[in-house]
Amino acid sequence: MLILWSCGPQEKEADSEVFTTLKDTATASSAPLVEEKDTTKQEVQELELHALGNTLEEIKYGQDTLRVKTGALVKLKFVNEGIDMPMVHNVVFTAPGKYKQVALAGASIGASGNYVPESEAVIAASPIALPGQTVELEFTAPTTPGMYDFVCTYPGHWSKMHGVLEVK
Ligand SMILES: [Cu+2]
Repeated sequence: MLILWSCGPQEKEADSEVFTTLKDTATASSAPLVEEKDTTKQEVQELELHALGNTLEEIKYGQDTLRVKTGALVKLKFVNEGIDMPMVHNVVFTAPGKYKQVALAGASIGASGNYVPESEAVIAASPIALPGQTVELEFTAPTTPGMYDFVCTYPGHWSKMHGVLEVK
């Protein structure tokens, strides 16, 4: 049948053009579909963490362990329950065992850099939360399971304010 319809080289060319157009359309419409699938597959985990205490002796995080699934989109709400001005906090997620190193480097960075150092050991960092303030942070959890850390990098807080991010 097809042989009968397309005899000249001109028609053949036209046929291949149509074919190309169809192919392009198929590729174009299937590509975003794949991306959408990936996005919906990513699990969203909403967490809330509080900073407690109103003196340097009292300060601590409300939880010492946060648990997330590998690769999940983590939406963290960080609530600073402190009242007085020195109660300035953040939460910085770090590679396993790196919280002290990151906090000490962050303290020397100062307020202009949010007390967060440029370091491969930093996974994600919240903005600074002033007393009474709530800040939010979104990040993708590590894809490698493990016991990661989180720490407040405001100067002098790391020893009282740190915890474990369990990824599994
Ligand atoms: Cu702090």
